[in-house]
Amino acid sequence: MELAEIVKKRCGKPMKECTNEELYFALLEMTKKMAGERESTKGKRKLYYISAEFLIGKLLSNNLINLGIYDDVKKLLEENGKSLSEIEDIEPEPSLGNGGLGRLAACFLDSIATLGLNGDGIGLNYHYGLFRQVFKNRLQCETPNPWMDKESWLEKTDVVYSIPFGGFTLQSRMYDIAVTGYENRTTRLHLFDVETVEEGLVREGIDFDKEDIAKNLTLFLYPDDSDDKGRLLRVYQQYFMVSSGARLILDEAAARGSNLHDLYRYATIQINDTHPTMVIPELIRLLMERGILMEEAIDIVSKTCAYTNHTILAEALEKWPVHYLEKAVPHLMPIIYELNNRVVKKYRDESVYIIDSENRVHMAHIDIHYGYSVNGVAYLHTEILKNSELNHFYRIYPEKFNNKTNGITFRRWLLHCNPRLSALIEELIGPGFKKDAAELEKLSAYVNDDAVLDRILGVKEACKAELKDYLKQTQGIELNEKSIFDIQIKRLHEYKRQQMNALYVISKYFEIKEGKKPSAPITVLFGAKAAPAYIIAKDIIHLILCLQQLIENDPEVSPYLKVVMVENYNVTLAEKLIPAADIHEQISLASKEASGTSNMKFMLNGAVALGTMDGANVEIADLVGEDNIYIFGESSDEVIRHYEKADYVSKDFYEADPKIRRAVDFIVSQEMLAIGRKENLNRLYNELLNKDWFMTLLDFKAYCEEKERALKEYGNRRAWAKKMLINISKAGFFSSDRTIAQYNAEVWKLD
Ligand code: 26V
Repeated sequence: MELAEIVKKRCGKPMKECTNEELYFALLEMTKKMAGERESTKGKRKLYYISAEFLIGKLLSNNLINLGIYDDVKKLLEENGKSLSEIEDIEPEPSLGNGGLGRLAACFLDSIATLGLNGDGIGLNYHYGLFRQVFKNRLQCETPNPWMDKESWLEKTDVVYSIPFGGFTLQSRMYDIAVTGYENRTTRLHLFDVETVEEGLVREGIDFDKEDIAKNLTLFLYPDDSDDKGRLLRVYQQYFMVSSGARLILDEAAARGSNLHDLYRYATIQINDTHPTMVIPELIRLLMERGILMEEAIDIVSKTCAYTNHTILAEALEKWPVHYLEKAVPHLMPIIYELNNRVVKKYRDESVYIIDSENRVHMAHIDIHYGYSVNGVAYLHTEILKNSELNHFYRIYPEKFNNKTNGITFRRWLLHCNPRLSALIEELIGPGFKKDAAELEKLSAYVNDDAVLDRILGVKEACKAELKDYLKQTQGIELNEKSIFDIQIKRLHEYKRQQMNALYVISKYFEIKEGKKPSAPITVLFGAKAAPAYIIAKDIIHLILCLQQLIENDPEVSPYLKVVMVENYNVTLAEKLIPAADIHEQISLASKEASGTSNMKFMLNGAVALGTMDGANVEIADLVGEDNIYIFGESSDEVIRHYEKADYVSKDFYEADPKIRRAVDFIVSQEMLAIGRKENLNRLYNELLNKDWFMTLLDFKAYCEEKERALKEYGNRRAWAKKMLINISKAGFFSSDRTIAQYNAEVWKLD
């Protein structure tokens, strides 16, 4: 084992005498070296997955698993009186993403490497990841979240480019992170950075000077874009990323033998949401600089780029004012105008123009007109894109549209985060599921085997106990491991309806107060960060934290009901929470959640979903059958109709249903105002009553009924264990290996 040698060289003492920190850096060095020695796949055609976010999470354990040395390292450390899990705690989490979109990109890199495909990731090297969330007076505060220690996973390369902006030029340098595949190849995540960044620029919280681009370009992931300066900085970030990436792609293609006229035979670019869209005009520009005429350049790039859409929410679809682009990247505007002119000439329908009548550039429209593939991320989502949101484009280009239902890597979301369950599965069906997730189906042979069902319950109990210890140690939170763990973890957004879950808690609180005790105690756990400028989302966090305190301090209620909002929800916490869940909440307003990926992680870990027919829940329901999932609420068609007719009035629901009225009124009750801030609670109350854009009250009754059914059925332990087992056995479809294999077969066609 090389570790001993590295330790000796680095620390000059035996492993036994090293601190956890010293061992962490020794393991980092060893892992990086081993990953670097693994071969990368070579081939003519190469995939570039460009994304503004790669939420990779901690990498040490994952890499040890993928390199096939996890057990040996763990044993060696134990022999020296050390614990791998304590060493893991030292690793800072690279939180280089906001949520599902960034985590998806990270899972995809794992699968690309595991399947041995010729593909790399391209992104930005943010010095601070997504802000660290701190609760003060039951309000979210944001603080910087550094992750680059003196040594980190990053490797400095000598690839350097000059990136031109309006009025100045910046040097970009490429840093690499090796991405290990499971017992296979290594691919690379290329993160571009500007060397003039000044971390000292940060003022109060995460506030900083947004105008000094040379000093702040890669300082933060998604700086607060609630003002013009923040939005403009985002444009600078995006262009820096795609211009660096485009140059790399052209250089690599040329080195592999492309004459650039045939670029599309050497490269394919997957554009992850619209953040990297400027790669299209930039590549056209760079090809023209290298002597190719515009007509041909457009044709080449159109055969090279493919686009993935991740949301139908209009407010999340990027539209940059022309004057932003004129200021930041004036040299790109002639190309964008030309791309628009061609569309305007050909189609009379304004809804498909790139530049609208208000002089805004619709980034997705560039992708759709000038890319060769457009995909949604779950069956329902793609259908909605085709039939409503992007219907005008679908009519023009039906052949471009396709679905790729999201997936997750089972290495991180089962092998790493739930070794007990993984070992039990291996004992029952052998190790084949680790490489071929479809083999999980073999578990269905055990659905009536009481001994196996009891062992599955045993694993869940152990995971719950572990979560209890972890939260006690890290956040001082006390959990009752005998209670039902009902978990909702995801970004805080009104469409995801954490507020509906909170209203349920209020109703339950009343019931208990009135003497109706639940048959088993319930713990409702939340984990969520709200965008710094998203006022109502922050009010919802405040509501939940107030409820947490109210119930905690009420001895009549607290033995039966507990609410916990974990602080600073991130990938590391998700890895502890997901294995411990009994019920998981997937309660978005139907049609609004493109896919969801935590739903897949929970399912794989034997939790049962309570959700609407939205995103990938639809496919989960289809696979597990109605006895093994709790579905409620109006369908996406019905919801879309409400929006079309504008006929949803939340006050009508409030007035018609005393239970709703009581729960909503409680938000601004004396009890709550004694704990929380009037301004926040009042605002949220008014929002629910007068706006409620995401129709919380519409589904509230159905939600409560279905949740009660789930809680009741939880009592029949063997029947519940059967639901758990069926969920696990059907999870194979949601392996990102399957998703990536489909992208390759139907879109990328790598050789
Ligand atoms: C972004 C924003 C930013 C401005 C405020 C409103 C808003 C609403 C939604 C979004 C989401 C942007 C794209 C995104 O993260 N989509 C997520 O992608 C996941 C991976 O495909 C998918 O599982 C989630 O359902 C989808 O929300």
